[in-house]
Amino acid sequence: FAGVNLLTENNISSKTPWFPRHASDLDNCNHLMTKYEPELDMNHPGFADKDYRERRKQIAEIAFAYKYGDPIPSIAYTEIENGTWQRVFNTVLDLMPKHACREYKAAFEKLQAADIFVPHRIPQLEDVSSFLRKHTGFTLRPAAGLLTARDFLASLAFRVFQSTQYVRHNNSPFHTPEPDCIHELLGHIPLLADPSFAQFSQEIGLASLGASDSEIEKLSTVYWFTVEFGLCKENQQLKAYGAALLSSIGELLHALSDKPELRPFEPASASVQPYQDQEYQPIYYVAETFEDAKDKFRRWVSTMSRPFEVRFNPHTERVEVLDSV
Ligand code: TIH
Ligand code: FE2
Repeated sequence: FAGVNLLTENNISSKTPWFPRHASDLDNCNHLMTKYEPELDMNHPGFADKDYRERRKQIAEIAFAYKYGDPIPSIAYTEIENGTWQRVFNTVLDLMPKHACREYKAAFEKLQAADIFVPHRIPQLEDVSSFLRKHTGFTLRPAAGLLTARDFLASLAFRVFQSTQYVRHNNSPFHTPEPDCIHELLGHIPLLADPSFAQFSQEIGLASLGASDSEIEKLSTVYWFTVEFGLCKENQQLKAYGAALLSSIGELLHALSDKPELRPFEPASASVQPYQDQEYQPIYYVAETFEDAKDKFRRWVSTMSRPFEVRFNPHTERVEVLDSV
């Protein structure tokens, strides 16, 4: 490893944006985007429901108080909340065999076998976090809502997934404009339990550390069109691997209908494609295979310029910064 020097804090250019160096620094990576708060958005399904907004606040308090190393407090979900989960869960069970990619289905079965995915109750984040830790080393942190892309991506570098804990409004079980725990659980968790996908997710996170605003924007746009809304082929058939498709039956069926435009997945063009974040997507990107999506994304990420390299030390949970010249 000749020619590679460990840089101290001060050797990084002052232009480099701050980034977390240790998993505990994620206590500072909880900045929220406020655009879909039920309080502020008249179109939000919870806008007119005072009790719903109160409940959201209560659950958000847990995330604001959370510190690195704490167990994630459990939530006594109400009958209505468990009922919403049950409706979505059963529909996913119905549609998954035909429409979800292989890796998703395999991990889903493990979550069922571990008694974490059951129809009648919402899984607790702490139980899901221990499950993930055993399979891929990923863990969860509670998040109060939609985070800034920079904070969200940074946590992935530490194999930490920031997860919301509140439940979508019971009036709109099959699609919501913002993440909620049903989306995190049914959309993201299965693939985070897949070793190859977990590795890939961490690489995206590492690429985001200290990146410029415009690079963060591109990374999060590719993330949007793959991890959230990605389609792939499996034996010539169209399958979903994107979390926001697998947690939203409404959008899954839309994506597989003849309404949207389907394009072959190409990170360079997907990274600058404006996207829709209120309604169903008008455009989806289709990868040749799930593996191909990860490969292409990876290769594109490695073309991003940054004057230093980073590597994660799992023993210390620390990101080490390396001079790359
Ligand atoms: N639309 C998703 C759902 O209904 O499950 C939630 C979202 C994920 C990402 C953006 S919106
Ligand atoms: Fe998501």
